[in-house]
Formats: sequence, C-alpha cells, structure tokens
Amino acid sequence: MESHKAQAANTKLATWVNEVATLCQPKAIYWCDGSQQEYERLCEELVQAGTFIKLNEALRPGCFLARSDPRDVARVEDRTFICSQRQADAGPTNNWEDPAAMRNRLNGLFKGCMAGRTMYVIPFSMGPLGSDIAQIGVQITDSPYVVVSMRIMARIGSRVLDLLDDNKFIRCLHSIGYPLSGGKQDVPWPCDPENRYIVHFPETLEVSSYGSGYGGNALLGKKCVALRIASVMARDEGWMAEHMMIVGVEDPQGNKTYVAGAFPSACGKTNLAMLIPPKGFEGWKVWTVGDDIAWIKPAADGRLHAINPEAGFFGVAPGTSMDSNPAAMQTMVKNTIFTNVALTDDGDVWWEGMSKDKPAHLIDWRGNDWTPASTTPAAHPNARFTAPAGQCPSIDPEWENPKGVPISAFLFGGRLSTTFPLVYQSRDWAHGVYMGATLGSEATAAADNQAAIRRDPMAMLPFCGYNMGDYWKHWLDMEGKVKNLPKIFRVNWFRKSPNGKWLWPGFGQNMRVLQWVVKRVNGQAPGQETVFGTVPHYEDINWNGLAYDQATFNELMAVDKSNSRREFEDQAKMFNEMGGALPPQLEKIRQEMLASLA
Ligand code: O2Y
Ligand code: MN
Repeated sequence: MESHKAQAANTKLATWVNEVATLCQPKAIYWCDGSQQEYERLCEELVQAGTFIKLNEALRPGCFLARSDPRDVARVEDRTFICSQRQADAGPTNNWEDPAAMRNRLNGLFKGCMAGRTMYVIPFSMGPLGSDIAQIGVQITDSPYVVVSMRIMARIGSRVLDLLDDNKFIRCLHSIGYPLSGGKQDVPWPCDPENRYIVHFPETLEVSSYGSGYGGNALLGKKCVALRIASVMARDEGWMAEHMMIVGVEDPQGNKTYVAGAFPSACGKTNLAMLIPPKGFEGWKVWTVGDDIAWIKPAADGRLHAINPEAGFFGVAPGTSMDSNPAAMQTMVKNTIFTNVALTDDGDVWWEGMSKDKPAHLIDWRGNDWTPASTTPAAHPNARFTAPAGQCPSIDPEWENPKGVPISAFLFGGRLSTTFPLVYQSRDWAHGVYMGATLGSEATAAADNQAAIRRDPMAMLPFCGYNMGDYWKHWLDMEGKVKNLPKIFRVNWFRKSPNGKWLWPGFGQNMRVLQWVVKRVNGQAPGQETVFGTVPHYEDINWNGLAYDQATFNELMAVDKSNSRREFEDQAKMFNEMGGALPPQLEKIRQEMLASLA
C-alpha cells in the first residue's frame, strides 16, 4: 500500500487513527516519514522545549541529553497488564484484568489526553524491512521524544507504511498523559506517574500505554511488541520471541557460529553481546547481531534462524566504560540520545563507572550541581543511551540479513555465587528447556545465609505475554518442529569462593567459555557428565594468555551435593505456582535431578 493510500479515509489504519484522534483530541495529526530532516527538526523542537540539551558538537556530534521527571525513570512492572480474554491465558506471573473493564478505564484516561499537543503516527517495522520474520506496527504517540527514540530503535516511516498490511498490524497507542488544556503550561518531561498503565491485548495485537515517557513504557516496539505481543504471535505461529542477545563467533579460519543468550538484568548480557576476545585468541572475533531481543523461526534448512528485531541499543549507561565495554562506548560517540546521565562542564556526558577519576564538577541527572563530595549519584542507575546499532564497531555484516542467522547454541545465565558451575550443557532439548525454566539470579541473603534465587525463567518473567507454563510447553514443542535444534548451555560468571572472592574473571575472558560452546556444537570438544549436565575438563578450555590454575577451576566447577539438593527442591516453589499449566516433563526432570544426587 502506498503511503497516501494508507492515509486515505477508507483504510483500517486511517479509521483507527481518526478514532484515536477523536478520543485524544490532539491539536494536530502528523504522519512520520522517518526522514533525517524530520528527525533533526524534532530534535531541534525538543531543544526549544527544554526536553533536550544539545551536547558539545565537537565531542559528541549529533547527541542530546534528556532528563526525565524523577518519578518516571524505569519500566513499571506493577502497572503492566496482559489483558487476555481468559485470566488463565495471562497466567500466575502476569497482572491481568478483564479486557472490557480495562478498555473502559483506559478510555477515561485517554479522553482528551493529547489536548494542545501534536499526535504523531509512527509506522514501524520490527526487523529488517520485508523480512519474513519481521512484523509491522503503528505507534500513535503525543511525545516527540518517543518519535526520535523510535527512529533509532526501529525502522520507521513511509517505507514501512508502503509494506503495511491493512488487515494485520500491531496497534500501539501511547500518551504521556499531560494534556495542555485550561491554560496548563508544558514542562520538559511531561508525564502522569500516578496513573501509568502499560496494557497488552494479545488477542487483538494491541498495546495501550499511558502516563510514562520512559524506555520500555513508551518505546512500544521494544518490550511491549517485540516480547509481550510477539511471544503470543510466536506461540500461535510456531516461532520464538526471546529476550536474548545474538552473537556470531568467528574462528581464525573464518567459520562463524551463532549463539543466542538469555540473561536476567545485571548479568553482563550487553558485555557478552559486544565481547572483545582477550589475549590468546588471536584471529577470533565476536560479532554483534543484537544486544537484547531475538526473533527465531524454523527455516527451510531445518535450523532455527534469528533476527534482531531492533535497529538500536537502549543500554544502561552506568558501569559502561572503555574497560567493561569499549564497543558500546564507541557506538555512542555520535547520533545518540542520552537520558538521565550527568552533564560535564564541556558539554559531554558522564556516569558512574565511566572513568576511575570523577570529574570535579557535573550537573547531575536531576539538573543540580554535583561534585565528588555529593552523596547522590551523578547519573541515575537506570540512565540510558539510545544509539543506532549500525554504529557498533562489532556489528555483524549479517545483522540485517532478512533471512536471519542460523543459531547453533542457546545460553542461559544467571548471577549465582554458589552451587552453579561456570558452564554446562544440557543432556537433551527438554533438559535444556528445564535449565532455562529454572533460570534465576541471587536476590537477598535468606535467613540461613544461603542466598535466595529470584527466578526469571528464560529471562522472560516480565516479558512473556501469556501463561509461563504454556510458554515452557511451547519451548518443549519446538523439538517436534525443528530438525537441527541448537544445543543448550547454562553459564554462571559469578561464582565465588567461601571467602567471597570471584572465582572467574568474566568480561573478555568469557570468550574461553564461548569457544568451548562453539567446539561442543561443532562436535570438536569432549566433556564429562555431572549431575547438572556435561562440563568441560580443565584441559578442554583454552588457557592461552591467562594464568588460571586447575585447583581454582575445580572449585569453579565443583558440584556440592547439599547445595544442589537445596536448589532442585527450591525449584518446586515456582513449578507449583504454575498449577495445571506446568508441563509434567519439567517436573519429571526436576525429580530426576534430585534422584541423581541420591
Ligand atoms: O527501564 C526501562 O525502561 C528499560 S528496561 C530494558 C532496556 C533495554 C534492555 N533491556 C531492558 C530490560 O529490562 O530487560
Ligand atoms: Mn532487556
């Protein structure tokens, strides 16, 4: 459909846009074309409105800083709803409300909510244009910050409209919830934090988001579409929408093996996505396909192929440095929107962990003077950079291949100081699904000093758009749909010795584990069986360039029977919560794990 036709009154898209305008009462409607001129014009308007500060053009060309309302700084899980017709389809891990009741409430909130503002219509494609794995949506928003951010994070504009199927597109309605009626003055970060709702209607492929302008709450292509709505589409259509980074590991002979990995937050997922091989791995290269989300489909070659549905990175700034992630730092040298980081006196950005030496003076994320003597952080801990993925120095030449890349291995990794070895491979597909389903990271220490594990199955707990038990079943069922399935591994970079010291150096050294994974999937490395799964012998890991003794390795890989028993018993809590939706196969594997300890 050509753009002008899509905007004509008789299309479903135009009818929906008109209905939304009637409800929200904007002063104007603007269809985004996605052009560079449009982007620059909106950025300039954001500077004029006080939302953006233009950064020093010599230091950060094409970059801007935004400071959010301090009440609007992260995703709001307690206000996120899956409004399927049946509560059982949302499952015990999602907030649910009757869709009709929710629509009624949202209609009240959206009524007149765009008064005095422009309503932007953003056609967007998640995934390369025209890819069989991609999906098309349209986001309506009253936030120009969202428009310019969406232009980085997705493919947007007229070229998408030309591909849109009027009978099947994902409808995303967003408002910051700050109408300019009755003489109300605008503010740099308008929002309505008391009334936020992030609502998904999976059966009708709709998202409605009200009251927040931040990140996953507002850039609806990301978590709302690419995970919550897409996971439901994937279940119904036989593919997978996963919270996974994707890398291509290239050996010195030029053979590339693609690996996708799911990690709960604060487990080094972005660093792994942009890993630089350490000394001892000359000729090896890790290519980045995606840092956060993977859409994975059975392909004609009998394998699973994956695309990164996004076009940009929305990364956490604090902790990112030239030491921890040089590729991320190089990605954000230009054309980047920073949100809630600190501003230096020469018009650049700074955050905790960026450099060892703190600048003598900054303006903090709230807009106040800051010095190293200040007791509050200069950047908000969830401060972000929004940068085009194509600027990443390690971006894979195949990252926009519409056919995707063939996946050979899935990694699941949590942050666990005891019990779990550095790496182990599942016995088979179902055992690997069990490994992902029981994924988690340590929360606070429990009364007996054994840290409790906060479960985050497949790192999808906040992002699965349907019943978690049914999602596990979908994973199990993939076995019957794909001839050459990826091998599945668990990794844990965070094990500690009893005196509290890290046993594994992590970061670039994780390459040693990646290499063993690649060798395993290519049938080139031996392993040994343990209670958990197949693990490497000391001599199966390449130790070139790292002094790492066998005794420490043994400690890192040790299986402690009593801790393991406690872990397998603890997994029952989450399994029991799933009720009848729990696939019996997973409980059977848990029982077998326990029995194998006897
Ligand atoms: O705080 C937000 O709004 C975003 S959260 C986020 C952003 C980028 C990638 N992953 C995540 C996440 O929570 O997994
Ligand atoms: Mn994420």
